[in-house]
Amino acid sequence: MSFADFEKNFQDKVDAEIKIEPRDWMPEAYRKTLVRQISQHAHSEIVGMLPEGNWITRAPSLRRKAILLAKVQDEAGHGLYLYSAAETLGVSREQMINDLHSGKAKYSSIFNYPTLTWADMGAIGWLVDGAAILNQVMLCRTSYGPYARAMVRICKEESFHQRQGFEILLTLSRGTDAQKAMCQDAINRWWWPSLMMFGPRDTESTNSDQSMKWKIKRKSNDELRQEFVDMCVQQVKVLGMTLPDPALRWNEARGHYDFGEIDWAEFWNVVKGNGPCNKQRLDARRKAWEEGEWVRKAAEAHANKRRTKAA
Ligand code: BYC
Repeated sequence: MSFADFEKNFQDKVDAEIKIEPRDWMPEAYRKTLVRQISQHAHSEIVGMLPEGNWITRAPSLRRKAILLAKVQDEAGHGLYLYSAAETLGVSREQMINDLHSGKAKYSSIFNYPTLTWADMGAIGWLVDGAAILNQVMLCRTSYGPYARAMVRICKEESFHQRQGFEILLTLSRGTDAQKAMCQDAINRWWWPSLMMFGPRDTESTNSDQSMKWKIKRKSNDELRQEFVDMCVQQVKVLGMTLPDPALRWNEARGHYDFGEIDWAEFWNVVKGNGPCNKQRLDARRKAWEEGEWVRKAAEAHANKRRTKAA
């Protein structure tokens, strides 16, 4: 078979909704884009533990602490499934981690913002996990088998995360004036960064066209962002709060809400490493990696010992 035949077979399989598996032939560019996206996704889960981990000891009750702890542990698990999915494409975990620590690999812009109050735990759950779910439900149908399967479990857990966030905000929204103000302030600060999670506008999205052809992505950045806005406009009414966008209004002709312009200069600034917490997040990850070296070594020694005994 010629190279063109292999390519055609591959695309036919994708078009017929047959999952691509690790041992199947795939174009090198498909493999590369998956490694890029899955490893960025894994890094986002791991870096995403930091802003919330910061609040575990400060959560207002034992029940809230236990729930937040479970959520952050889920995120560690998501990171691990995703690193494993990326490893099936021939990249090592060490390489991926090195790329994160050197600043070569990206992770979601959203985790470079600070968590200032308890209400931020609610806003992250409602908005950040809410945005993540929309994106990830689509990824359950992505063309690469190991990625799609990892997403099924992740989505189930994310929907618990989203509800716990909404419930925190609902409680605050029914509380004292100070609690209501804290709730509104968190929504105001997290709204725009959450919209940025979906990535640049379709016209600026360099990877979208090819990723849609390969069915890695099933919906475009703008489509998902619009779904998110339409959903949140309804949900914020239940909280009795507002979204910080004076341009938000129903557009009868489009059947969607219009919304204001995202600050794209801010988005790119954060993506390029200059957001409010980029340095702090990467420093924390590098420190955790260095301090965990003895654990990795001990686990490896233990595994080797067991292997020798079994042989
Ligand atoms: N932040 O061509 P585009 C979570 C980059 S964590 C940073 O549209 P693509 C959670 C993009 O990488 C959930 N960078 O890209 C955890 C590309 O640069 P490169 C995280 C961004 O890949 C803890 C360039 O901009 N979810 O749920 O087609 C607590 C051009 O963009 C961002 C995922 O990772 C951004 N926001 O589409 C709570 C989902 N946006 O790589 C919650 C998986 C874009 O060419 N990823 N860039 O150098 C995806 O679905 C896609 O990668 C994206 C971007 C939609 C994010």
